[in-house]
Amino acid sequence: MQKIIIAPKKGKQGIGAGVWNLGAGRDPFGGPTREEIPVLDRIPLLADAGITYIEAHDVEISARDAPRAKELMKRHGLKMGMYTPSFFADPIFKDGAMTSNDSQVRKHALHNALNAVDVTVALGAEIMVFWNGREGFDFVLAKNGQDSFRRMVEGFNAVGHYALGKYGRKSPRFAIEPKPNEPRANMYLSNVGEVLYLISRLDKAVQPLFGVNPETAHSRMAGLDYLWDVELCLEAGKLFHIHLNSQDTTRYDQDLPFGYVEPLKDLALCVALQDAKWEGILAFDVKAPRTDRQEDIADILHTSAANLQRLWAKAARVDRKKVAGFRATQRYTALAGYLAKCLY
Ligand code: 3MF
Ligand code: MG
Repeated sequence: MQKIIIAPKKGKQGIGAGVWNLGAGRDPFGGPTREEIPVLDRIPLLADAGITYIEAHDVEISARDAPRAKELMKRHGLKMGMYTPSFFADPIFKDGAMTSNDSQVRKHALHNALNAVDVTVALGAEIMVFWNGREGFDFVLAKNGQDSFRRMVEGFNAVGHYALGKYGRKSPRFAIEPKPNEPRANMYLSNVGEVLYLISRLDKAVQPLFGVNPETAHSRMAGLDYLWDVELCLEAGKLFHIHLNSQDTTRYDQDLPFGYVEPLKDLALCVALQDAKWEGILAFDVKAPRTDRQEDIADILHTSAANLQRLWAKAARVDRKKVAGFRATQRYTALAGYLAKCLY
């Protein structure tokens, strides 16, 4: 299939998706419903779905797999868009990685993170994401919150100094991904504001290397407005990456197809990204649902991409002068009506 291109768009016009998007259909209540596709075999599937930039965790593509992954990406016309250390899958991180109360675990996490920096560079990705999924607590007083925060500052500083020392101006940039809950009841770095605050506390030398990877579902799980979260990142100059999907109100993380639940808000998001001339990769973090058959596993990518293309094109046709007029006269209900007209 042809590459899906989002045009006209500043900077990168190809779409991104994670190898984990094409999983075997597990959920917390049941095992796989499809045969597990070996990770490297998902590379041609992503290419077939029109993807340009792939993303992977260290537990999916390890340093040892990197040369083979590169070969496959080259053969299928793909690039590595983002790489990320998994701080959540291994039981050793059951109580956190950078914030674990066990100093040996914190050391192990740092070791994995530094290794991931090298693999990010080896695979040619410009962005490394940190979703510190087990950082947080289920029981109050289980951790000292102030110590936990300082441990994250220490951890990210160490990663930044390592990358700067080894790669200088060629260092990858780091995008921290907030999430309010799941798997922990309460997660540190639960929203964009917390991540920006953490970045403000990092050493000045490494601060420019750190930004945010806001994800649609993660904001909406907390009942927050995703567009405002993205705008806040843009205002701070910290929108380093983006994870697009959708979420059916405030509940467990669903990773539904982009554009599905709140298309009007997603249209507005496209308007804001266009107006900001954002140059990064538009990447999907979606999850092929448990009910989809093996042969239909890429439906979630096709649906997300088609929705994004449609919404991006409609957003380009939104009359900015009209929007400015509605703002100036404070006719917000009329603005909502105009957006709906652009959408439908
Ligand atoms: C969890 C997520 C993660 C992160 C990924 C790296 C499995 O809710 O969204 O996806 O995006 O670990 O960025
Ligand atoms: Mg994500």
